[in-house]
Amino acid sequence: MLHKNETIAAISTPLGEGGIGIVRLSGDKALKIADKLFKGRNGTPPSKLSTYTIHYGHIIRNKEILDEVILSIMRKPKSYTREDVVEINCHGGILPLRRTLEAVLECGARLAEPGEFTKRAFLNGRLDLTQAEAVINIVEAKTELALKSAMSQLKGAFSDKVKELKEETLELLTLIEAELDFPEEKIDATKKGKFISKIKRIASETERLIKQSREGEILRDGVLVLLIGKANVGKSTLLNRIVGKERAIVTDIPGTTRDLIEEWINVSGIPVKLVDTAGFKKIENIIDKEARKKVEEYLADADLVLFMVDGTSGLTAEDKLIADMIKDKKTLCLINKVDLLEKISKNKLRSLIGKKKILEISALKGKGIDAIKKFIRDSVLEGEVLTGESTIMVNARSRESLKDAHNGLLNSLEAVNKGLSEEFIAVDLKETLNSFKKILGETVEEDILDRIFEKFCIGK
Ligand SMILES: Nc1nc2c(ncn2[C@@H]2O[C@H](COP(=O)(O)OP(=O)(O)OP(=O)(O)O)[C@@H](O)[C@H]2O)c(=O)[nH]1
Ligand SMILES: [Mg+2]
Repeated sequence: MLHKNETIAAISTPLGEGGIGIVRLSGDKALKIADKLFKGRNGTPPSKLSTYTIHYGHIIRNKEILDEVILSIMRKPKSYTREDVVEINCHGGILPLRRTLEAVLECGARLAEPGEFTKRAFLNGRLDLTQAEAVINIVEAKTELALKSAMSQLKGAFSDKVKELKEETLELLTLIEAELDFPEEKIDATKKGKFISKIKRIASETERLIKQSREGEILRDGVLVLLIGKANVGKSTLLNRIVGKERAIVTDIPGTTRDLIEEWINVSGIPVKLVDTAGFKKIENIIDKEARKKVEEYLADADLVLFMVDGTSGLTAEDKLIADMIKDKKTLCLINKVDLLEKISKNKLRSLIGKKKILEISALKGKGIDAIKKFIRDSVLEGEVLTGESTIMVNARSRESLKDAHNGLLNSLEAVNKGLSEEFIAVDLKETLNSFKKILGETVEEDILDRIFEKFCIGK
């Protein structure tokens, strides 16, 4: 629960050694607290200084100088939280930051909860909920494209659209409710046509948002691509090739990789988590067994599988086992080591993997790498182009609400078509209206808010 009159404080920069670190305060007492601790060069207390100014000085507590600092003052309402905000730029070590924070807390601030600064920005009306969530997406963005999309969400691209749809739904609802005042009248054909075309328009816009949010999810969370195959086929060699460094140990001994090795790569702006796995071989001990279990776990979550076979030998029971396991997965089959003499039977491979696409590569020589990336890109986007601007990054919460809104529209359309009375149409449209409101955070329960802001780091 938020106590509006409390002043909160936290270290807003990552812990560790750095050039500078920032202790941030927000709330009614921020300036008064700064007065107690900050001694500037000309002695003016922070509460007498004007907004958007910075000042050199020292943090002094019980006559001891804790740090040499730069103080920034941002008075309400023109600050991140719309409250009085003071930022103390300390030297970036854990100790000066911690001591300054402790002094601030001793002088009357409370330690901020994760995301509480942003939560205040939301509660004070500076950001709506989708914009507040964009802040997390910006912090966590893994590629430039993801960042671009999150920035456009922060600027309000998504919420503007939702607001527009909300207004249109409201207008329609008002129109229908006006009709409700005259229950004896049946809806005439022209009115019916008008309702239908309006509902259809809102529905198709909503559908477009749902689609864009699916792309946003890809940009935000990335995709999991699992590299799988029997031992010694060259999986780790391929991982190293793609990430461009010796990330995994490569030897000619089967069973070199035991643990899963994960690396983020950027494929045309799509964040891809590429995971190298322990090669399948006869299970001989507990390590083999555990390794196999892990691969199976990851397989369940994988968006895409790269199934590698060795082009220089025949297919084995392990290949067959893997082929069975990945039957239902989106897969690219890689015949590796094509720089050597080919011994694999492609017919047998085809009968093992059915219609899945096959690509001949040499991980060692770097042949086929671009084609692998292209496959990843194409299968993730399914023909769509990601621009970052038109994709929207919403969380599961908003996407569910978008779907609810869409369902409400479809149901109301059905009601109109069936010639049901206005009341029925209105009920469904109210569902839609509420769903739009939920997305914007206009009707949102405290526990949902808490869950959203919990995901932030402290100090954000
Ligand atoms: N000629 C040739 N050799 C390769 C190629 N790719 C991998 N190798 C060799 O195959 C051997 C096994 O490579 P790894 O990358 O360790 O194979 P792996 O699939 O990760 O093996 P495990 O970790 O045991 O499952 C090494 O000696 C590599 O140099 C290739 O494209 N051509
Ligand atoms: Mg390996």
